[in-house]
Amino acid sequence: MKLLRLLALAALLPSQVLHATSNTPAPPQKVKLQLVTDQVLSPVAMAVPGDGSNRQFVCQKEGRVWIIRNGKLQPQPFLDVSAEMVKINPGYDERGLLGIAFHPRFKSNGKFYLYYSVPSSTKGSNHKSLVAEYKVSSANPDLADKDSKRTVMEIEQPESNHNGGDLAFGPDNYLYISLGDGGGAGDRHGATGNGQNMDTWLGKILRIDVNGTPYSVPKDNPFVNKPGIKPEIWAYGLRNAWRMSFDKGTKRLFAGDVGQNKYEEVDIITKGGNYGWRIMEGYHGFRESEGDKTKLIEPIHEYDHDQGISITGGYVYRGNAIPALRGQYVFGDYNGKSWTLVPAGAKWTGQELELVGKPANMQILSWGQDEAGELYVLVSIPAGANPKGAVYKLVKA
Ligand SMILES: [Ca+2]
Repeated sequence: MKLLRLLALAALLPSQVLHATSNTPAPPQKVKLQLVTDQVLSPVAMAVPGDGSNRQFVCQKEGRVWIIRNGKLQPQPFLDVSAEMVKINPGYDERGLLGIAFHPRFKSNGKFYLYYSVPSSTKGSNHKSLVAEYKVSSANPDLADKDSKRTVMEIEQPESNHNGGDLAFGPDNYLYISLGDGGGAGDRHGATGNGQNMDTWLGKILRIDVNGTPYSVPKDNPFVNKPGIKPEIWAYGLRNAWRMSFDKGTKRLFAGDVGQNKYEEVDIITKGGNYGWRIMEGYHGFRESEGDKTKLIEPIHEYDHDQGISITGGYVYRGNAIPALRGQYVFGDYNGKSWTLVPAGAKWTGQELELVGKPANMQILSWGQDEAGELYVLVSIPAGANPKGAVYKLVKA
């Protein structure tokens, strides 16, 4: 056997040998996790106000916004919207307070935006996704003014799952909103599913101007004045872009789109782009006969369910603490694994990222970035009836 294998190796052309060598996975990069707090249950989103206050605002899925100031969790929540929300199941629930973003002029106007799940009385709806504007209290910068609430958008949700829920202001000062396909499985709502149905906000990334009443549609959105198409749509064919972020360097929008049963993917979101769902799942056909594959934008990366179960999109690292990580897209999976991507043509190259000091069984819910560009990972640590949530800062190993 040994001899046969040697002979087989000898028969390989030098180029094939080289190819085999370059396919050998690189050893994982390492970063260390530095605990910031383990007192926020289900931390699913983090945002910074851009006012130089060195504060990070963390959404607890159950309905509270918490402040981390100079690395310390503040004892009082910034805002509590739990009383307005649907009742969140203590076990698994994809509904809740899922997103936060600060107005680009927050420092002068005090406005910020939340995405959360509220009850709906509409027939066929499980709940509504609400995008609401609030203002900070004029008396206390660490408190929101609850009475300042203004409804920006309401989106009916046919099922409890696949709600997207991330909010981010782009370099153009418009608000981007990620919305899942409406849930269930296989994008089962309507004749073509929601991802490819342009008459619904579901399965999309939207782009709106929050300075309208209640908002306005930017004139350069890709589908403005197209009959039967919702003009708020920026990109479509997404199954559940749970977390997305703008790269502080290139200004590109990255999204982690959660897959069905086989493939998780990372997309760079461009104006008017069709990201394939439910025609494709990652690079693979799902209902391939339903569309023209050549018109779809492929992910820059996918991994299968041997590696993970549900992607948690992250950030391109633009900080200073970990020089080796600069320019790499850092992301993870609900199963606790994490990776980075570096540009390599249409398909980026993935490498495992080892999080030194991570608790066993940790689930990666989200990632965060502070004003200096340093990264955080937001996790849940299951422990029977007493699960914990934690926020860790990524530091040099
Ligand atoms: Ca896709």
